[in-house]
Amino acid sequence: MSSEHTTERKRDVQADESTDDDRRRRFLDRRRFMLATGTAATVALAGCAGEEEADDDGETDDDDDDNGEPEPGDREYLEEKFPGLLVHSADPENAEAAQRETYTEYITQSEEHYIRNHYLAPRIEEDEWEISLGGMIDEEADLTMAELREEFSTETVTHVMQCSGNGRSFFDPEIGGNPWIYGAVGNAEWTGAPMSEIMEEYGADTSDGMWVMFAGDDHPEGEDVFARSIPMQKVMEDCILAYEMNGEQMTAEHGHPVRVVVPGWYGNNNVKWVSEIEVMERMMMGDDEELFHEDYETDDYEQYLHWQQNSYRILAEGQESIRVESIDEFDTREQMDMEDRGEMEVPPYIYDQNVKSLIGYPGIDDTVEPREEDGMIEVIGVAWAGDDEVAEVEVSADGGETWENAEFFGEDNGPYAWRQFRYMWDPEEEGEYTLYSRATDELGRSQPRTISDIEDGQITVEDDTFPYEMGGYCLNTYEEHGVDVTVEM
Ligand SMILES: Nc1nc2c(c(=O)[nH]1)N[C@H]1C(S)=C(S)[C@@H](COP(=O)(O)O)O[C@H]1N2
Ligand SMILES: [Mo]
Repeated sequence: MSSEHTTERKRDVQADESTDDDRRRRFLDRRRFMLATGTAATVALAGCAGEEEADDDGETDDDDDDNGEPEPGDREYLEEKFPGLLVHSADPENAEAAQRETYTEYITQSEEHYIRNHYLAPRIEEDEWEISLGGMIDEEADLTMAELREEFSTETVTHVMQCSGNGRSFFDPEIGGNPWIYGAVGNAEWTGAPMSEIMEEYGADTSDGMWVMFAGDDHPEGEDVFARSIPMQKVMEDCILAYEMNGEQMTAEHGHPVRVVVPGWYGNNNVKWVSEIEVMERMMMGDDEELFHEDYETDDYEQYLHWQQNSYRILAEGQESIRVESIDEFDTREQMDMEDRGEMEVPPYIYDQNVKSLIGYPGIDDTVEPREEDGMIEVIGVAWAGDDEVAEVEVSADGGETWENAEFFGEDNGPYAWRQFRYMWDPEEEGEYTLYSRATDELGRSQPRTISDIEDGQITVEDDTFPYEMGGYCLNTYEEHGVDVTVEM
């Protein structure tokens, strides 16, 4: 199935005259250039290694081990394994798509799919892996990978994974954390066992209003456990425990041997290296002793809460996270609107994704020539809206003064996957242009123009601006994501 898709995708992309070989060569050239500058930076660092923090064994992060082979945690290891990524840090692994070209294609290959880890990815033997299932179910269980693969059906979902911090580098004043530009997003096929079958098999209480906690196994001693509470409605509707990405075994970096995929929702919900699943009657709050397995000490609860209750909330300046037991609206933008209207007392939780689009071709600062036959330039990109449909995409070539509709092409696998769009652009003269794309979701919500001032204390989208969000989360403006191009005739 996916090789058929590949051929179709290539044919579509080729329509702009250049051959696949040309495109590939340009990609590699730019990649080599980046690697070269990356290497230069590493050399410069090594030159003043005394200023860098050394590990226990006296090695810096980017050093190779004794026999000179790059290993996990080294920049070289990550760059070799994922040649389409721009690495922000190698330990833990944080890297985003390096080229706009990633956003011309339907499926994002594993080598170009961003990685976001809070701790170095654990290396796990599938044979030894068990997921403990507990909480409000008839039968507690330890689920092996063999059981997961053999005793439940196999489902594949194409899902736009996007880090909620994607675009953070555009906020001014600057926000700490990974300085994601545009590339912390990818559209991959994830295959695994449906959570609904697992919940039914073990007799979980699956009524609406229940919650399921997923915890990952990557935390070093004493660090917060990466855990998320996902509403039961969503778990029963479409979540899977995935063990394959794009038809292959998942890499360690993307969650091998198993992660939960929460279709259409921001990346932070898609817990990797899942080791515990707990059915609960509310979100993790801090006093849930009876819901956890007996080997959790009370002191450890704090460690499970951080990423659910303290972090991954939408906050205006001066606001703080306030914990609640439950909410019943999971669309992130709708929660923002509700808070603004006074219908929600606490800052929003980051779940379903906001509508967004990216132009993949032409790329940033490209010089392009119109086609000989008709003087057109084919603008190609992708658009998505979480678990809602994308209704339309418009393109502007004059800095947002006028807009024209783009057309969708390629596969349509429902809202969780992105749609490719194409706009035939007729630049009348040579010169420099800025191209914007603006998507609108099925509820009529469009990408806003730019980011509001921090002092505005804005809570939701207003006057065509996205609030200055204190963590740099959920940005979906079009101005910051435009591309400057030069047209030569
Ligand atoms: N256990 C665990 N799961 C995790 C994370 C993590 O650090 N630990 N990072 C999350 C975040 S913030 C994102 S954006 C996605 C990234 O998934 P990817 O690296 O496969 O793109 O994984 C999520 N799942
Ligand atoms: Mo993320």
